[in-house]
Amino acid sequence: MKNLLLTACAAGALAISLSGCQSMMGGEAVAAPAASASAESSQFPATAEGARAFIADAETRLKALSEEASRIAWTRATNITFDTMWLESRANAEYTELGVQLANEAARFNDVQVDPVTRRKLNLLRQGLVLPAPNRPGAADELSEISTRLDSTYATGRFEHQGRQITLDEASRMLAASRDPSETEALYEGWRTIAPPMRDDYARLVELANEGSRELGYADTGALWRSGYDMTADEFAAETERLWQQVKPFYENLHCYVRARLNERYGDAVQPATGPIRADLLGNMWSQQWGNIYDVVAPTNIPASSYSLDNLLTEANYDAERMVRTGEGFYTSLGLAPLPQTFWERSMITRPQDREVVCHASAWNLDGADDIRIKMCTNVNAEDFQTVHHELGHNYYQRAYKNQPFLFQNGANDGFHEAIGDFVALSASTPTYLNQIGLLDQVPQGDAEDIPFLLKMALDKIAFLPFGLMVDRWRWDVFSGEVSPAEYNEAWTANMLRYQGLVPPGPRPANAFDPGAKYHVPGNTPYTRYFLAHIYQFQFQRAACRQAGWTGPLHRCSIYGNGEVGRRFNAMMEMGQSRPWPEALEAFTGERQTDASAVADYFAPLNAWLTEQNRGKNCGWEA
Ligand code: X8Z
Ligand code: ZN
Repeated sequence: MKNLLLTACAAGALAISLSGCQSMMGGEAVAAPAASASAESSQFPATAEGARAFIADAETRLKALSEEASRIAWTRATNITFDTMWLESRANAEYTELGVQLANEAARFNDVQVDPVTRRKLNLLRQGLVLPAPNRPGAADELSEISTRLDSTYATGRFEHQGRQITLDEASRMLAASRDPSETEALYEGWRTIAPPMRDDYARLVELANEGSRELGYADTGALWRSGYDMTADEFAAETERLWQQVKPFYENLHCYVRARLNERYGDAVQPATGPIRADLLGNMWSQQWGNIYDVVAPTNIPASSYSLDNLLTEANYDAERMVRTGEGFYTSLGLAPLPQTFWERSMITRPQDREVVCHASAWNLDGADDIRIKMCTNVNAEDFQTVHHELGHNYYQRAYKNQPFLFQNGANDGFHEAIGDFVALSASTPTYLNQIGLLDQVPQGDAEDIPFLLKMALDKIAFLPFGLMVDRWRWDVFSGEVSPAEYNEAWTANMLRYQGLVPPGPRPANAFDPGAKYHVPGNTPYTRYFLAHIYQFQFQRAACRQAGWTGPLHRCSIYGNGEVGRRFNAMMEMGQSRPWPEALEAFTGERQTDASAVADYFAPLNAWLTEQNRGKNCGWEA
């Protein structure tokens, strides 16, 4: 998401924060402080009562401005033109200016004894901006223009392939289906040609946001981003490392197995049997989810999977709207209210042919109440079946917390926001559920489908983990100055190797800016949230299935139709950001810690199977 205004993937609320793939009001909040902060501050005395009045006033102003900024952001994201970009940058700059002004003013109450709710809101005001602008004339405008331009450059990117200009969605479909390494290489390299023009803009954005972050008392913008988790920035960095060490053995096991199968398929010249995997062979433009190459790595020593969701959807003649209606059906089966009529009137669920849009999927709440929508260029396939549930999760969360005060209208943390829909999709992916909704004729009996099913899931969920970590490890280093603009690309490639064990298909050109070819970098959406979500969703699943009295293997559990689980789930969502996230986690799961043992539980049978397949192999990729 962008910031405050805009966007990202779930937009939501207006919150100052806005975050990421939720947009609401702003995502990126680029905030720039207003020159008049000190004059205005005198309006609210530095007392407990003054603090409360300040917060009430701030919430009113932010709410009004965020609704306006969100509507403008929606207009730009669904119709990119010179004018809509102009409007968005201006609205974003204004929102950012207000956000920065309020963040600075909030500091006046640092030493005042205030009630806990007011203290939490004062803290959230300070942390809410994704990209704070420096407090000097023109800075918010410059930052905002750059950020809109980066996002629009990405969204309108095209490159020539076989004599035609193609978009990212076309290229992604071709990459998912192609088993020809010269074609996958061309697609991988072709998409990355859109990024070099973004590099200087990105470097300037880093400078400006860092200056703004320092004015708010943070070491740099990375430290600001790491401070949104009810612990210190350093504690949070250590926490991500702890979790990564917990899941890394699973990833190494999967990497080892997949590498061997790719080597069998393509031979040593394309994919050697040792060392890193060639990134373009994995069926996804960023090699972040590998489910599209299931057919290449499917087990040969056990019966094949009895179905492919891609085929089931096509055979049943699903279209984009039916995908979304099906997703809604899962949520309503939990006792949650149907989507409002305006959702269907105002959402964008396929790519319009007559204009440029931001295709990267996102979920929005435009008014902090019931004007919820999604924006997707939906394809009828298994990947987007998952994405539809993901986006609706953002919308259901947004609606659940709409009665919270403005500053609490957000996820318990941004990882929760990303985990809600993925958790629901874990049930919606089971053969039992696909059978219940008439997509799959027969539920495979016994354990026949367990390994094929879990392998498909692991190709998406386990493969994602190092990617979910490496994007922000790169950005944290960029914001801290550890990585300079001249080193941007080599540092990115080094992270691919270090965390994912991947290499690009060939040498990268001297002007390459590969991070710019991943939406969340030009879109300025923090990414660690997805790493967290890939752990939380399994914690949610384990807790929900326990509540449902399920005693079988975790991966076969579906909570479809379970109103009691739905009630407890919604109770967590209604809390929004009003309490520290461990309390929200506890409300639903009884646990207060992020814990990857749920990932281990879910994938246990597969991990044992992979270990067996990898026996005698030299796993890992370090030279
Ligand atoms: O950006 C998204 C969502 C919107 S918040 C479609 N995701 C990440 C990505 O695509 O890189 C979901 C999974 C990870
Ligand atoms: Zn999302």
